Amino acid sequence: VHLVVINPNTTASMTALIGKSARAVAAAGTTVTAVTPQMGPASIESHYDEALSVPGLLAEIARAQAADPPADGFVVACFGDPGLDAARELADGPVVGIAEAAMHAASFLGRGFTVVTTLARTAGRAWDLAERYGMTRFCRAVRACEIPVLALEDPGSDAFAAIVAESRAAVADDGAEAIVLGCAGMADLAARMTAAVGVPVIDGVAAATKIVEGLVAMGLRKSGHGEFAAPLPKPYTGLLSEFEIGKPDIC
Ligand code: 5HY
Repeated sequence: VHLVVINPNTTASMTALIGKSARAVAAAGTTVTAVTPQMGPASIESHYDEALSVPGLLAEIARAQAADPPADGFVVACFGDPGLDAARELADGPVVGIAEAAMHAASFLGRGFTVVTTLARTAGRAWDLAERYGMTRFCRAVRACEIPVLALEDPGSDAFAAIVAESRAAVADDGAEAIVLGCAGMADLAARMTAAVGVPVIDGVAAATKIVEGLVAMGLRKSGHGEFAAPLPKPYTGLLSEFEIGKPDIC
């Protein structure tokens, strides 16, 4: 099984962290390719960042889909699940976002979860995704540590302590029985945090990797019938002309 795990932002060190988290849980027969888009924002922490991350993400989906053989499945490794539906139109294999995966995994482990994320301005997006995924009955709160995404990489930042503090408050005050980490950049913290917080702490990169791997092992692919069928060919102008369906790399 070959999985392509795409970091929709363009910070290669985060892609490396994401790849390490995915490989840590992948089965022996699974190959994980972690990919950084060739264009897009260094981090995604606004609607503008998210919108501008989608072309680069889709180009990587198309590239892996056009490969011989095509990738078996895909992970969108950003907590906003950017471009998820469009990616599903381009891919034949399953495509799962880390927010979707982490929320579902948490719902199997406790009565409710709290999302602990980066900037408060991204909390609305987390709620929108919980609503979309039918997870509002499980989502107790979305707590922000007010840490910019790229500061998570800074060993001098007090990111770990802040995330643990918010997680402990979630258990004490929100009725959270599990914690969902709201950023792919937190992927390396999950194992350490479960001991520190006392409830399951879920890294969406690992959760999405195992869900996609499982779907592939079940012989299941994206449904090409209906909403996620391939896009209809038509002209795209300007910078987006390379995205015309049928052009090389754009399946
Ligand atoms: C992520 N941003 O997982 C999100 C987290 C966030 O660049 N990778 C990013 O703050 O929404």
